[in-house]
Amino acid sequence: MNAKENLWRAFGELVVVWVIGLVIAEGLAAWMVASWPVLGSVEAHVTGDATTYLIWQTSAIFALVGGAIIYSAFRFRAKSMDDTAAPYYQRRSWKPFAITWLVVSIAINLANTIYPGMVGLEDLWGAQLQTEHNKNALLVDVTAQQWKWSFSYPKLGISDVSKLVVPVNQPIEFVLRTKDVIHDFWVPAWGIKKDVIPNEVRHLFITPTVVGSTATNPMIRVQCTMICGNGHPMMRAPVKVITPAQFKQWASANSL
Ligand SMILES: [Cu+2]
Repeated sequence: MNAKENLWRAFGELVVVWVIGLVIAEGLAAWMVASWPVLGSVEAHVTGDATTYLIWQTSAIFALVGGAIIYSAFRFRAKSMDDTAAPYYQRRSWKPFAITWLVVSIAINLANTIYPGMVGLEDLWGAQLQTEHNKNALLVDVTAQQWKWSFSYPKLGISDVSKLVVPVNQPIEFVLRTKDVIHDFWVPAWGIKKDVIPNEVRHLFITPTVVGSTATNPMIRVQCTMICGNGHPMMRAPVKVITPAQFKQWASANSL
């Protein structure tokens, strides 16, 4: 067998290693995606889908690169310390490979910029615009301070409650303010989050789609995600997503 044949044989073997790695990596990815924490809002489905797609893709690339490293380590290992001759046909560069690698990686990056990048952003912004222009959107004022959250519902006459209670499938406009430093409003189950900045009024639009509460699912909680001092990790607030009928009851019991 000449050197060039050896190279093609090694290439063929690498493909086999990749396919085996692909089955393992995508199997693990499927298991991970199946045990995803709850996707509890319209917006969380957009970010969740994007993450899922990128995990499928990077698992395949990881299997290829990782497979090539492991394969090379075994296949081209020197038998002894005296074995210094190159066993295979070696070159500094192999143009077809270099060009293919470059073109494929540029294509993957461009494709990712379009999907899930731009398509996902369009989905998110579309959902936000819809809520922004929805006259029935629920308005919730959120005030952050070291180290607690408080919530007010200006249209419902509810002010300064420490628990965030919202109806399911209701578009909500959160109006974010801080009394001191920068904080960040995040409910893990709802996917997206936003910084709360001193002297700014910021808006976050979310439509929760899953009924639940912090008591039964810790992913449904408000968590500050901007390091804001000693109490930062404990800067949480309980959340309750309930049915519209339950919410009506809660609102009338809590309004002033
Ligand atoms: Cu904070």
